Amino acid sequence: MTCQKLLDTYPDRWQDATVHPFLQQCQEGTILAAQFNTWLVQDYQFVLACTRMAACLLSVAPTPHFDVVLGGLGAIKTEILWFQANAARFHLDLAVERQPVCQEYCNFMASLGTQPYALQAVAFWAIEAAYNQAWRGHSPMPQPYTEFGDRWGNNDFSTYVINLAQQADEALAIATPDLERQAESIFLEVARLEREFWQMAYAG
Ligand code: HMH
Repeated sequence: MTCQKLLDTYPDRWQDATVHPFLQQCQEGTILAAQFNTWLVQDYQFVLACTRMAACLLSVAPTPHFDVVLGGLGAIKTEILWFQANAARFHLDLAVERQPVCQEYCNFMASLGTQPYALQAVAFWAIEAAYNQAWRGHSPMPQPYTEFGDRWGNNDFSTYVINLAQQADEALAIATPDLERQAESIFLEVARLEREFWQMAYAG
């Protein structure tokens, strides 16, 4: 099993995870502030939990994989500050309660911390790949959303996602059939949670 095989096996699930009216309406400039702002404050909460997940991933990664994961953590550091700056720009309070879908996604990420490296690596790749695909597929975004599209859709982020896939593939190459099956269901869980996260934002 490889990351590409997962994408090839479940194109519809991946499509649902990465194509959504929320993104289409951002691109058309018709998204409502209540919808966009919901996404922004909830995604900030997501990113905080994702940071902890990346830290767990680093703690079980083989040393040759440190470079890519540390690069990811560095990018997350910038991303957290960027969310804070954008919240200020849109006059949003970031200290909000997590909506149920966001909470579910955060719990899912936290639960991965005790799982074998291969599963954490596949999950982290799928999470980053989903945003890369979603924002890239709806590029370019008009103002004031341009920088949101660029953040996850840019070429460096695409390269980072390819590197994450390579590392996850290496871990999968030595995985047992049972672990492969678990990796598959984790991939599907990420796809489902991504779709529901867009839906949550869209509902405002
Ligand atoms: C919901 N998925 C979600 N938010 C993000 N910021 C990413 C993936 C990428 O880190």
